[in-house]
Amino acid sequence: MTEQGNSHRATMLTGAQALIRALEELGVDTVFGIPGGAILPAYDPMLDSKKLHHILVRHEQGAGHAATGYAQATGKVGVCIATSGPGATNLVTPIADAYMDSVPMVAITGQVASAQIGTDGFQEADICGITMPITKHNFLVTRTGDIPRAVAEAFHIAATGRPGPVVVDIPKDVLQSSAPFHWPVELNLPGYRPVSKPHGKQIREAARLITQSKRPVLYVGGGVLKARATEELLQLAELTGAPVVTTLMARGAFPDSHKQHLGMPGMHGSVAAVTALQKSDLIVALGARFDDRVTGKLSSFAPEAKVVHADIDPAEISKNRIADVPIVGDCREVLTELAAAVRGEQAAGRKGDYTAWWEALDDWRTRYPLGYETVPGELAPQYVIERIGKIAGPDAIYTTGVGQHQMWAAQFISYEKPYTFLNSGGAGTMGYGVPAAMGAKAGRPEATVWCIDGDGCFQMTNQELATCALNNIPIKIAVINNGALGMVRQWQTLFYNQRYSNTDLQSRRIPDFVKLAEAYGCVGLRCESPDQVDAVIEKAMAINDAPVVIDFVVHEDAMVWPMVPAGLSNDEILAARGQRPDFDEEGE
Ligand SMILES: Cc1ncc(C[n+]2csc(CCOP(=O)(O)OP(=O)(O)O)c2C)c(N)n1
Repeated sequence: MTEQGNSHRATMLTGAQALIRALEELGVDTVFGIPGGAILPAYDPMLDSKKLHHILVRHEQGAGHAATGYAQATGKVGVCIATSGPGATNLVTPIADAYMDSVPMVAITGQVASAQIGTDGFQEADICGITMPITKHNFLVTRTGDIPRAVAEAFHIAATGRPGPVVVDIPKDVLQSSAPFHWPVELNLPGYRPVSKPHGKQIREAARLITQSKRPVLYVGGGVLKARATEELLQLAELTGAPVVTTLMARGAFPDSHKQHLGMPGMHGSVAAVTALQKSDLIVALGARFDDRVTGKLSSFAPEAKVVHADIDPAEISKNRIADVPIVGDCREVLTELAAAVRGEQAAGRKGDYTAWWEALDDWRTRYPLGYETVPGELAPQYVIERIGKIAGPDAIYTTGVGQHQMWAAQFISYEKPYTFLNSGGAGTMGYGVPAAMGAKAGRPEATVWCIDGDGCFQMTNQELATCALNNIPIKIAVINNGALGMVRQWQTLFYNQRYSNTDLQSRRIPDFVKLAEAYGCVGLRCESPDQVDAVIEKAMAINDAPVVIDFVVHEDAMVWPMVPAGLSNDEILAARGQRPDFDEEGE
């Protein structure tokens, strides 16, 4: 980008006007936020903007997760805005969340006036200091004339390379003073040059290993979605015939219905996916980070596997598991070049033979399919979630909170398309679901957006129902009401001798979710038995002029299976309670 005009001819704008203009120039259409003293100057020109639509949330955490949901659903940078001090610190959780899940987000915060910085001024918080370890980058803008460049750089950093959150903190006086406005701006980011093109030698080596291996697995992480590389993934998978597993952050990156898909790996992954990784001789990790929830006890993870690890972030490679073939690059370019190299190997007569591997994989998936128990007359939470997935279908977008319902939504909804499953994977942030659904719906108004939430999570951020009702954001929320902090209770059942310390929410009616929904201007529905499930979901599907909340009163003892207990080897996977898969039987 080059600088145009000069300071004599450039328009003089206040910092606040420059901020709004810069956001407009960057194509931002939606921002989520709450005003306050320090950011107030920016809210004034916002009123005149024809391009920016500001959605007034009820809590800054809602603004942050909404920006994340918007970004994950649209692929664009999500934007949230808050005032100094508590406004900014309320954004800390969503910033940490976006950092862990590599979501492109720009958080704009007002700061106390320059002269007050460091004096413990009213509503002062050092948000740059606080967010240093949870942002990709952050700026304290000290000169009005720097605002356009800082904003442009923030967007560039957030969206390129490994995406992530960037904070732009602007003192009140910097927003109020005037300076010439130049656009476009020249980015000044020495040292920031994300490598996107993979090294040819590594690609060839990876292709050679793929064709030589007998038990390969394509281990697909969220990076494939971030790189918008799902088409390329499909091509490589079909070209090689290798099995695919998709992590919690990559659900939807490869169609669940595809015969090469083994499902989700990890703590609550399918037996076939977990065991495939565990017994493989080659793991091709694509935009994945060998998270502890996937590897289980790291020292015993996939002991016989060589590892090809492709990631845009060099810091990820060999962080947890040593890579035999490290590939730094954008997953889309990696997958394209890898497919070309595999084609070359195949043309030279070298083709992997995975017949015996597929026999074992098919055996595991036939013997240990995902399933759940039902108690006569009681509503199984898995059934509710499964039916929502079936009725709303693969074009809907699903968000979740964190807990059992999140895992069931990952397991029992069939994801066929990318960007349809949004959740808080890395941070595991309760309260993510409702505001993320709001952001997703604001970004993709034509899509049906369901939030599958827990009754615990829902009580953390449901104030955004007001925002949704007032801003015509008709999301649908299924509260999986088991009267407990279910996932924690599950651990107490299994590992703390059924001593339920502080996980009982004590009432399924306080609050009454139907009345709560109505109080917020939404439609409230309740469902307590299996035979009402389809009708109530269909009723919710037919309502498009208001948000809908369904209180699904479900069985409290349902548990998430399979499970690899924390800290144990993936070899210790339990298909169901007390049920260790018997791998010795294979082939019999
Ligand atoms: C902000 C936050 N606090 C605490 C936790 C720990 N935690 C993980 S799951 C969970 C229970 C969630 O309960 P609920 O929303 O009812 O979902 P369920 O597991 O019952 O489906 C808790 C407390 C967390 N992940 N995030």
